[in-house]
Amino acid sequence: MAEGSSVSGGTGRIAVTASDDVMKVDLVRDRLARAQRVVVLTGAGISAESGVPTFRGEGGLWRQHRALDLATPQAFARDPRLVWEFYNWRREVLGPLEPNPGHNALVKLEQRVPQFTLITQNIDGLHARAGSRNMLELHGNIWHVRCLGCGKVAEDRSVLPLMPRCPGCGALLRPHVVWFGESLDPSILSTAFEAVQHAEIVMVIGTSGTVEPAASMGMVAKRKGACLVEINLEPTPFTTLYDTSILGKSGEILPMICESW
Ligand code: BV8
Ligand code: ZN
Repeated sequence: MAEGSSVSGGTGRIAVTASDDVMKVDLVRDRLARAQRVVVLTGAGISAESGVPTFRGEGGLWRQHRALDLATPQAFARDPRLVWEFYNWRREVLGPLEPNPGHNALVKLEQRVPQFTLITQNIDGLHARAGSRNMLELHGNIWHVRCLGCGKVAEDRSVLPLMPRCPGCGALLRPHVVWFGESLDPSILSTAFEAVQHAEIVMVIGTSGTVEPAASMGMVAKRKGACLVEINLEPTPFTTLYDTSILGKSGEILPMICESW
């Protein structure tokens, strides 16, 4: 967070911040305390402090491949072995990682707000590990696999064999995630848009706002009169459109907003 006066992060840690950021944190906390319907949309940035490489940060590369180029049905059709190596590498990286104070603060927020919906673009499963309940995983979950033969979906947290096969029908399994160019689950998508259209406050946290249809959700809410709050390490194309934008680490800012109620 920007230099300036310092405030306790609510957990004894000192987060140094500019006075206007402190005012923004107080403002957001007060708004949340009075809100009935809150939606939070998260992206890869909320997991960064858990050690998860973001998509567009320097960690977004694997063996010089861009994640964007491997997370497609075309890449899987062309070279399923390479794509499984990529996902197994990510599973091995993710396996030991824990939710961070940002994930945990959202669990507390969910316990306090009458109608709370968490919408995440992330597939790392860390929100669920932290204890979030009313959650929509727009892009699926890296710990789930789907059979290309019988369509069966299963959770599998083991380190998968390079080309895992369905125990039921023997067909090849794929990660049960939404690749670029694939449609999102219609029921998950409609539930997400329903939530944002009825929210009083929408908080958009740790996302560059480049992936559709998630990127449009904030503006859909704004058109319906919601108060929009952004928490991000750096400005995004939507920053000027938010009612409040707090620059900094979500793992520091969210506890300041959510834990001192
Ligand atoms: C769809 C699962 C209808 C896989 C993901 C051409 C052809 C086909 C489609 C398109 C096309 N052109 C556009 C599209 C639409 C496409 C799209 O949006 N493309 C983009 C790249 C332009 N979307 C789709 O294809 C979607 N489907 O539209 O269906 C359709 C169907 C056919 C044809 C047309 C339309 C499906 C999108 C889902 C893709 N799958 N994940 C996997 O992960 O392996 S999305 C993937 O990207 C991740 O889930 C991740 O969430 C997301 C990346 O976005 P961010 O989360 O924002 O991450 P990023 O790194 O970018 O930013 C992190 C931010 O955090 C940064 O701003 C950083 O500053 C900040 N940060 C860092 N640290 C911190 C922090 N903030 C706070 N605290 C910190 N500590
Ligand atoms: Zn099968």
